Amino acid sequence: MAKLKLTYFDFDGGRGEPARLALHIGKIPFEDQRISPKDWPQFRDRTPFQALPTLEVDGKVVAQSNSINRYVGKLAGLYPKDDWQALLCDEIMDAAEDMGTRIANTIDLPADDKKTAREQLAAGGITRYLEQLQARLMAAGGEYFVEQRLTVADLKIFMLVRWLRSGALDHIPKEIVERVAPQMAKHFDRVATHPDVAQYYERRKAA
Ligand SMILES: N[C@@H](CCC(=O)N[C@@H](CS)C(=O)NCC(=O)O)C(=O)O
Repeated sequence: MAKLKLTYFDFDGGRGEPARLALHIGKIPFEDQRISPKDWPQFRDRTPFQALPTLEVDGKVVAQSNSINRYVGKLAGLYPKDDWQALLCDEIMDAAEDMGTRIANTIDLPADDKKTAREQLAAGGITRYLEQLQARLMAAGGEYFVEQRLTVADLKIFMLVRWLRSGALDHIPKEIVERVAPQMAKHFDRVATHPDVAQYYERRKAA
């Protein structure tokens, strides 16, 4: 088994968290390197694209969250072997990435611009993505996004929906998921109470 080190910021969320969860669920040993915001400026240039997450595999460092999710998903048995199901899994992860990036791009805007941009996003892009994601979920049987079982697609969506529901995003109503895509809210609860996911956060709380 390759020696793995996953590096991401020191909080339980964001682009690095699906891979942490997948490695935990698959009981794959890895070093969980967590970077504090104060250390980031010195660390940035040690990453390939000046961003996190990165995954070190036997000393070689790679970046890009969804590439990492696919790789660890395969190791953990949380990624489809079937090519068509893999494509569906990738589509969900990339849609989540698009949506998360559009929200993240508003974080550093001046207050008025942020309000306008986020209200437009809530009414437009976020609504559209949630509706389409919900349609994908229902087409797959309503419980999980692919193969009627937990995969890295569910973990990626789980983090995105948690962010939307957290109340941390001013001008994006935290009830937007329940209102626009209630089945996505149920999916969130399903993943949150999945025994392996629940156990991971129990352990994190206790740590
Ligand atoms: N496309 C990249 C984006 C990576 C990215 O923007 N990461 C953010 C954290 S979620 C980051 O490192 N931000 C710090 C910075 O840009 O200085 C991926 O999916 O991994």
